[in-house]
Amino acid sequence: MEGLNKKTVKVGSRKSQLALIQTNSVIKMLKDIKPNLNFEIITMTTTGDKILDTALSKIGEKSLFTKELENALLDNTVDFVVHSLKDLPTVLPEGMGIGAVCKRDDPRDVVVMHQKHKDQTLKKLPKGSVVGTSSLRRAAQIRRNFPHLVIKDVRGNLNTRFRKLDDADDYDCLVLAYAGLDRMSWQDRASHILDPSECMYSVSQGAMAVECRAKDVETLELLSSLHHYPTLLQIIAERAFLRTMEGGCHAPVAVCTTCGEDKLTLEGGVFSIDGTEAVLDELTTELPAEEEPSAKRLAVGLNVPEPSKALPQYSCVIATHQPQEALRTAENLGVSLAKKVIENGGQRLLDEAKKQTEAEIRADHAAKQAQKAKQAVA
Ligand code: DPM
Repeated sequence: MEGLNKKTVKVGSRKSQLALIQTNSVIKMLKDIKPNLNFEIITMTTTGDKILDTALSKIGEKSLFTKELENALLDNTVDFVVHSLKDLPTVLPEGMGIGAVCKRDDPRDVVVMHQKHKDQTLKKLPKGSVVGTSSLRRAAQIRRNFPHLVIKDVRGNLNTRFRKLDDADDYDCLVLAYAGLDRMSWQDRASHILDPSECMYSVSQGAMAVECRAKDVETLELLSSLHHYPTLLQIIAERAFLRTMEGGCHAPVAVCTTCGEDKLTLEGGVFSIDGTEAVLDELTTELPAEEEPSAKRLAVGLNVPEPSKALPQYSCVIATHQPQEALRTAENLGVSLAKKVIENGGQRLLDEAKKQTEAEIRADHAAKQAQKAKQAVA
């Protein structure tokens, strides 16, 4: 009978294996804290899951993997959604917030070789070898640092990509996020991890986050115990950087962040699509000493059933139990670095990347139309 009084929290998820693994791992952490809660997973297919023939960077829409799930949040079909934080746009729809940022896994990229190159590295691969990636960021840095290699688009979820690598002769290797491989328990397929000096990672790579309604204090309170403070500082800075750069999936923007006891360092920049140019910079900020505890934090906080004022957000993250001054400092660091990069020539690279991507979208579109016309005639 006990089950009857148990509250059920509804959790939205994409259907991919990785999405479900991430969703289940967050649910497990919450169950450890609140054994009395029940969780029900409601799966959905998103636009990003349906479009498999086009590189992400060539699809105009920003919230490809998140929109359908956000609609489910808005109409109360679900209470929260677990995401790879790097797939969440830097600006969320009205009424949404990030209620938890979990401890970051390894944020770096990894090379997965075709069996025939088992013990190779990117550097040692023969000239003209084909690297599968649809990430502009990875492509630009590989072109820059390994100019003997050729880049080829690859889409689909991780399972699909591995199949494309293993079952055909189209690719010599893939470059992927190590965190995704790790969560799928495919570590043994990792050939070698790329150091940020060879390939800086994407904003928020390796961090899982939970999105919910920005005014749903009950869910926010539940989720707040998952926040990992050093990760919060890193990703607030990185998201502020990307937001100010207006990069999204459409420009080769990359970062590398280190968080010490009282210091936060953000390295980041933008590459030209062909990798020949880069504007990179780095900034460090002192983190303010711990504020006076609870009184101040709870004043903005979650002890009221429905906040009359919107809760403060830093790069869309709501973390009322964490030191607010430090979160603000992290956000400012990201904005300052972006301004520096933009002023030092980054704006031109961003504009050119955008122009090139738009031209490719038009060309793709025209090619598809021509194909259709041909089929109609035949
Ligand atoms: C975003 C990018 C990619 C994903 C662009 C980038 C990779 C696309 C590709 C924003 N989202 O990284 O420059 O390789 O063609 C994605 C992955 C993960 C989350 C897979 C991956 C892994 C888990 C994580 C797709 N989103 O990057 O290999 O990083 O937490």
